Amino acid sequence: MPKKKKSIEEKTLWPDAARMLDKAEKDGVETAWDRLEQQTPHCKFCQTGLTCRNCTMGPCQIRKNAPLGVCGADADVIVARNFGRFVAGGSAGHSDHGRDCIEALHSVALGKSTDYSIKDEAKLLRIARELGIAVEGKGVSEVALELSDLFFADFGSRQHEVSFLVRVPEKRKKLWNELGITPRGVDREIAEMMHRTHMGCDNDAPNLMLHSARTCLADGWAGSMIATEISDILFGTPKPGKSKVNLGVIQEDMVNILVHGHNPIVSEKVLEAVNDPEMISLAREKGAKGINLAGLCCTGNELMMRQGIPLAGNHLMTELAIVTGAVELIVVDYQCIMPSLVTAGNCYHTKMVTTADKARFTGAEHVPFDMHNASHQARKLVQTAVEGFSRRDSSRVEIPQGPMEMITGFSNEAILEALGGTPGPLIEAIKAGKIRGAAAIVGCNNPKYRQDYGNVNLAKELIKRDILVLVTGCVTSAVGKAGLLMPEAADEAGAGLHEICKALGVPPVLHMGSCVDNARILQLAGILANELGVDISDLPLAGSSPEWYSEKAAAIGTYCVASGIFTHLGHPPNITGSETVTNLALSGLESLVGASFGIEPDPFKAAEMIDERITSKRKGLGLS
Ligand code: CUV
Ligand code: SF4
Repeated sequence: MPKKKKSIEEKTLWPDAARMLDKAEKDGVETAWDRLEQQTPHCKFCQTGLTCRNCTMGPCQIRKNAPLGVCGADADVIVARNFGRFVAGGSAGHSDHGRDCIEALHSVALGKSTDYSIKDEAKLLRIARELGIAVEGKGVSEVALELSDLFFADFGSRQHEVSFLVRVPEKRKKLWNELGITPRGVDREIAEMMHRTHMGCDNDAPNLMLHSARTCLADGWAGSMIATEISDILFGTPKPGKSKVNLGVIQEDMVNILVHGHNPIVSEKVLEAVNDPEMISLAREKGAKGINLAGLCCTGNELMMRQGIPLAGNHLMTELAIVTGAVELIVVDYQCIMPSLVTAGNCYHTKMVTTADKARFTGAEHVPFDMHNASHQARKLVQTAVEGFSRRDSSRVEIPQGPMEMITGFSNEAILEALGGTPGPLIEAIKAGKIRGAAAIVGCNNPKYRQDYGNVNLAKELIKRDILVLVTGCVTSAVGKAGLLMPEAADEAGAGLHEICKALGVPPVLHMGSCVDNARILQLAGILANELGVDISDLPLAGSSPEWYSEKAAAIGTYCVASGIFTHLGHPPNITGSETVTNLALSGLESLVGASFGIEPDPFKAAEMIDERITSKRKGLGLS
């Protein structure tokens, strides 16, 4: 079949992206869309999960005339092993980020780092108490030390369970215990997954899938949750506030710095340096009006939630942001950073700087950040950016105008405060059917889809049906650009949700943060279930990732399902080569954990699917 070239219109929903795709073509910058075309068609065996490379008797591919690998592993085993390693990768990503947060808290507690401090002492004490640490008569540092030690232990060879399972309803914990999937230690579950998938180990697909669930639960209820809670302790718990989104946040007359990656440990320091008066006057000397910081992807979400820093865009906007020709510096930490950014940057004057030893990019400058040099390194970077301003070629600058306004900052603390301190009013609204349920739309962009078409349309369809939408990660930029993160968007919601939003002055779509902040949604689900005395799987909730691409997104989907929340995906992971595994994902999990996955590329049909689920859960609770 001859390859059909996609038009710009088919590639993205957005005018800002379309303009930059056009400019990229003129400027000779290759993008993910171009490379996808080169990579299409993809290998069928890999796409269906039927390739195994776990030993050198292979690699093996399962075909009709070769139904078993050299060792005798069949399609089910190979697919389940591949999926297990896939989600172990994702869980490792979120969780290793969480570990970096613990190290930061630990070094602050020991007084070894003056670059970081505890911004939210009340939250530190609250979390410590919640996890059974006696705080009376102890100083902040002492509590922080005990808490970081407890979290370090959550990563190790725990024999029973990770600490934050105190947030899980009893019924759910009992179920996990019976299935043998209670997450013990984060590293333990991930390492055990690698062990089980070694040749000659776990050769039973359903058993492997259970351990996938366990590994992902360790991510959601420990690795990610720890990342979120420590970030709040160190940088402040988010409160609702205004911000802006789309490429129009890049400013022509300013030095522009973009932060990309995930961990606020780096981006918060860059923000501080950008606000340094000395740096600002340096920028003025170079002829700029000042220094402008904007975020990309999840670290952008982190800075936006806590500091209101504008978001330039999501995953597929990262290359296009450079194409504006107005970006002096892009500072990255880790995850979801396309190596192509170095090349794209080289087409302009844009410098890419890496900061983490575990995420270096050939061709980028490396300025390693640690607990003891972060402020110094950040200033150095900002200075580099300022100096880069004079190398900007103004004839090649083109910035789409008109960023969209949005409201950010809906931590659970902020949501509860808006409700008057208890989840009661939310539960009343759900009981009365004004809010029929809630759906979390999360995750990425993927050039296989028209960018953000699924993300935006699913959100719009759900709010019409009085389903409150919660967003994190790259969906934030999508719904933000569509205007759905403004209180006025309540006019697009059904009558019930409209009424609640108007009364509270909130948008019908709430921005809850980055990918690790999906842990906030888990916590909220736990709070609601406990308040009603039911299991999470009894609640009218759903998850969705319409345009996902990453191992991390698959891990999120899996912990969501294992926590009892039905989860929609735009396309399946690479598992369709096994009927056993596919059936388990789509229905079999239902009888085990009370939830399963649903696959549907069309956002309108997906809304229907989610709506049906929420309706049936309402019925189960005796609600109309
Ligand atoms: Ni962690 S995982 S593309 S940045 S949401 Fe964005 Fe979010 Fe997917 Fe990555
Ligand atoms: Fe082939 Fe088995 Fe080795 Fe996998 S583990 S590559 S199926 S022989």
